[in-house]
Amino acid sequence: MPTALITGITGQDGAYLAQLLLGNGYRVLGLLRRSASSDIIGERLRWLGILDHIELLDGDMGDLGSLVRIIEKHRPDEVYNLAAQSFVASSWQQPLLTGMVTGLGAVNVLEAVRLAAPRARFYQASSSEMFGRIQAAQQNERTPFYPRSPYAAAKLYAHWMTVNYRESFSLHASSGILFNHESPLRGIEFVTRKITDGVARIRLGLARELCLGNLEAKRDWGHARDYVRAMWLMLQQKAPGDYVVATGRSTSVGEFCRIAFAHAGLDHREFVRVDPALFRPAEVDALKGDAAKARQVLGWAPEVGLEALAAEMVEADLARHRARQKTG
Ligand code: NDP
Ligand code: GDR
Repeated sequence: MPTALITGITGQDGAYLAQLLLGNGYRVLGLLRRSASSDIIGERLRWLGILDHIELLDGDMGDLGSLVRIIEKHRPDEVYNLAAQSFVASSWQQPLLTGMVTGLGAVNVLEAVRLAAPRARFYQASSSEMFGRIQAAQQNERTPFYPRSPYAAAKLYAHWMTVNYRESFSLHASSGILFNHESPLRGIEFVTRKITDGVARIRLGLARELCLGNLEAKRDWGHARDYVRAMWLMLQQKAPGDYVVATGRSTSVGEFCRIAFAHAGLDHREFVRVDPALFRPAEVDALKGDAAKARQVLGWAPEVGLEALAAEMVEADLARHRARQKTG
């Protein structure tokens, strides 16, 4: 039975990846940072019904010793580094923490792998945010990077360190440059989930409006369940590499609002208010990925389209709020 270690297992992608790996017959270990709210921290894993099938291990991205001890003891075959301070907007408020967790934290994991399990296969969660002020209309593995936030700069450092460890120490280290991917398990601060939660509240009479920032920004949105499959496929390849994972369709925040509100029979123009305070100091205006390499080499293709994704998210948020209303 192969063993996988996931950092960031309590996040959106960690939960779906754990589910996929369990289904593929893996023993799944997850890094869990100590929290006073540990009772709610496994919420996504509980939602998927897999919390009891995972071994959670005490450690932190900033604590190299904890990472080395875990990897030395359990000798995982695959290590997925998903942990990060992943909210772009917060990265201007906490640039140093973002650099330490999202940037240096990845190097801590690389070092731990190099020291304790150099034959393990390593995955780094890189991001389309690294393209930032885009240098090509559609971005692929050869498009130059131009990070526009402390988060993106930290991810770029981690990305190049992954390439560097691959070239310097022959680690089987791959980097997935993933475009935005969403689901009912998306954190509520991210725009798609904020919108679908807002739709549900308005639909159920719990709110009257939804305040958003830049409605013109465009993103290439896919479903997280499709994207974690690409992560796993990367580590099944003989040779490590870098892959863009995207749908190739770019949609504005305003258009996502239209789709999500329409699913609940509402007209978004009646409810969405723009709050300039929610604009970012520097924006990534538009992203659109070219996943031809992932398609050709990994045989990967997304299965869920944007309308189905928005519908699934709205339905999940309606169900959540209805359940809360029932329990009082
Ligand atoms: P989430 O924000 O949902 O999850 C982040 C995870 O990192 C959580 O499990 C969190 O733990 C953990 N974490 C944060 N800080 C630490 C720390 N100091 N020590 C240990 N664990 C820590 O992110 P997603 O699941 O959406 O994304 C997964 C990865 O992919 C991230 O690296 C993200 O930057 C990257 N990415 C995401 C994309 C997307 O569209 N979702 C696109 C491209 C890249 P806790 O629960 O305790 O907070
Ligand atoms: P992003 O995702 O920054 O692309 O990073 P987010 O959903 O936060 O923003 C997408 C776009 O929507 C605009 N926007 C708003 N965003 C938020 N959060 N809240 C609002 O009210 C709002 N109004 C408009 C933003 O300005 C932006 O243009 C995500 C994260 O998962 C990263 O970790 C990951 O690396 C990238 O996707 C790829």
